Amino acid sequence: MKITGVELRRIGLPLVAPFETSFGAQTHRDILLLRVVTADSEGWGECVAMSEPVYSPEYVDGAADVLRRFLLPAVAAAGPITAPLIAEVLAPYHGHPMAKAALEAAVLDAQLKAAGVSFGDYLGAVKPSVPAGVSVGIMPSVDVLLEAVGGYLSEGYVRIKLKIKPGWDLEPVRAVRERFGDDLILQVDANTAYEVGDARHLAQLDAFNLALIEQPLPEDDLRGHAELARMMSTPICLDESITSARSAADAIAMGATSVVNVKPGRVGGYLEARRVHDVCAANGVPVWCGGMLETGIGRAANVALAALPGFTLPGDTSASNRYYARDVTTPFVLEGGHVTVPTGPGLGVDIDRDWLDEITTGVEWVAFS
Ligand code: OSB
Ligand code: MG
Repeated sequence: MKITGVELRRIGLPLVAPFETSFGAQTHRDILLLRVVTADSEGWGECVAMSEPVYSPEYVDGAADVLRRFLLPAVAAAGPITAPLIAEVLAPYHGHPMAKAALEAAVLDAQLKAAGVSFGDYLGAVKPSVPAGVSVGIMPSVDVLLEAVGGYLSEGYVRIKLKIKPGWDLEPVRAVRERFGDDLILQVDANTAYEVGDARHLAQLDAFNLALIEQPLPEDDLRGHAELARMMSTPICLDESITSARSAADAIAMGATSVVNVKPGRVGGYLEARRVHDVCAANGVPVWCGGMLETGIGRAANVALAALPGFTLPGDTSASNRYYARDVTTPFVLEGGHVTVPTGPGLGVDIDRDWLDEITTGVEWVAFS
């Protein structure tokens, strides 16, 4: 496939409500989209880097910079190309998995649209829809949290994930468990906010029958997670620590994780994400699809990935209106607690070009050849 050029488009979108995690609160998103153009097709990719490097080292201005300075020139120099070769061409440049993932996704979308194949069929999806969980931020009070969780449950979400941090952990978890009962699938995500010395405190979460605790300790503390796993009965699920299929294999071998959150942006693309899935499946480790507050562009690809056979737990694959009043694609909606896997060519969603233009804050065109 010969690429004519790539558009870097920045959009700004307000969130329907502030979203607070252990690393800070967000009220608005500044998102980088890529549009890969060929003679007979175009493809879209969403970069999940946030405005600031507070989840991982990447941030949206840095992603745009590394793309225009190194990644796009490397792909341009490679000549005609298809998605499976993108990671290899970009490998000399260390890091920047979110920038790389966005580029690979856009190339894949263009390629699949030209071939008339959906993301789901290409990746190996085995179901028409996927169960949807929702990630619930840190709230100003337990009462406000109970109200929010109640709202999501009445919408049909099948699993609740509570963001926790020191000072906001046992009390909100106990309150949600007591209010909504033992049948609720409940899990927590600390985004690295604890130390292994907090093990005895964290073990008190065992009383609440959680499906898992996500990334309690720092990203590079695999040994600490293995130690923590021996000190609490709640399964440990790594997010930030899993940066490749190899690191997933290592974490599993060390006993640092017994469930894995798969995020394509964090591992450098949907093809590596599928390899993480494969490694986990080979080890009998269940996986679920994480999220990064994606618009419909990234969400479409995530939902396709989440339909692979090893994704046996509900993911952070919520409906568009969880974050955005108006999405940039046909919105994903919740039907019986599930979202539908698109079946059209490529991502299989229509882009709302008028809305996209309205919320665009900048466009750059990088011509190839
Ligand atoms: O840790 O899973 C996370 C959002 C931004 C950065 C990190 C995380 C999250 C979420 C929300 O938990 C997932 C989503 O609903 O998209
Ligand atoms: Mg997480």
